[in-house]
Amino acid sequence: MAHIVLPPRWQARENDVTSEHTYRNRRQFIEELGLGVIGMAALGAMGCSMTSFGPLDTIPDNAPREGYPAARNEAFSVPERAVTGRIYASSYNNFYEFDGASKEIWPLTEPYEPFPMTIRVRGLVEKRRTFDVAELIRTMDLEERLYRFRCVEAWAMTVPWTGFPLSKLIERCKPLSRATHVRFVSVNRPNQMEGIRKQHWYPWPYYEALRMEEAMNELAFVVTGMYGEPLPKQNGSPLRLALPWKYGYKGPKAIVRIEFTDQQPGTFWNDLQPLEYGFLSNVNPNIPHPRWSQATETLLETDERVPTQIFNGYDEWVSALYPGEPRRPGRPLAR
Ligand SMILES: Nc1nc2c(c(=O)[nH]1)N[C@H]1C(S)=C(S)[C@@H](COP(=O)(O)O)O[C@H]1N2
Ligand SMILES: [Mo]
Repeated sequence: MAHIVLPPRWQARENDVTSEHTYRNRRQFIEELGLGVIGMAALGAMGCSMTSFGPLDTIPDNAPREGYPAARNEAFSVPERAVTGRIYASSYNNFYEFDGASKEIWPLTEPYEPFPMTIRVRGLVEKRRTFDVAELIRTMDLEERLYRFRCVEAWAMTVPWTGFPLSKLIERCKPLSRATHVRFVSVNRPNQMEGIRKQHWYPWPYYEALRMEEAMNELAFVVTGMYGEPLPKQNGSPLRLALPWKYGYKGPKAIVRIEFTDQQPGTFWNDLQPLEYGFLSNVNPNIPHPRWSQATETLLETDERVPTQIFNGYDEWVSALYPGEPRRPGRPLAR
């Protein structure tokens, strides 16, 4: 399932403009494929130009670049796994606004323009406010964190994300003390996102939510970049969440609205299929998905099958939040 066929369609676009930036990414792309200088010469001979388009060329030109690459926060390391190659983390994606069937999302993101973007803060707050995302990114202290990432579909990767703690953003939002939950809504641009146009049966826009104490946990991270550069569009530009102890779908991409509530909000996948996708959705090998086991996962790039860890290996950060989390093999979610 996680197997990726590389290289992707380099010659897909003809009217691409060569810039220093795309040239650099192109070289890196080829180097990461292990073709080296000889490979580049061979591609040239085959008629592949340096202006072809690939998964690392989808970083928006107008994304803020100050603060990249950010210093690594060494409190977050993944000793038992190698860092996933950048090209893999940006070639195999879930982003239903573009397509729900294929994982090859990046070629579909061409019409999408993540900047400028604003985030509206609503609900139980002292005062409604609106953040300009580029300005928000520029005014936050960026750091890099190496996190495990686990999709509910049993593939996993290890990614150096750039961003800032979600708690810092929530402080700026000034929620009222009676807020118990925070809700996030993703961007809804059918004219730029063909998955929204084609999959009319989904309740767009994508929405997710956390309990306040989950959102304030040290691990909860607002992601603005990866691998030392701003986020590629397919990875959730301009800004998304990384919640490494939860399944990937709990981390919405391209957030445009944050709402504080005093009741548990609905979430996209839980509302659609409550017996398959819970509200909490903590990574847990003991709770099988009704259609597959969660005991192991496949690493992107190597296709190695490895055991799934409770809370994805983040037990010491989050176990106190979930006294009821099953610790022995059990059954799928029940009504
Ligand atoms: N708005 C939005 N956010 C989303 C999704 C989506 O379809 N739409 N997919 C989720 C799922 S299922 C996963 S596994 C991760 C994938 O992140 P990645 O593409 O950076 O690996 O994004 C999550 N966030
Ligand atoms: Mo996922």
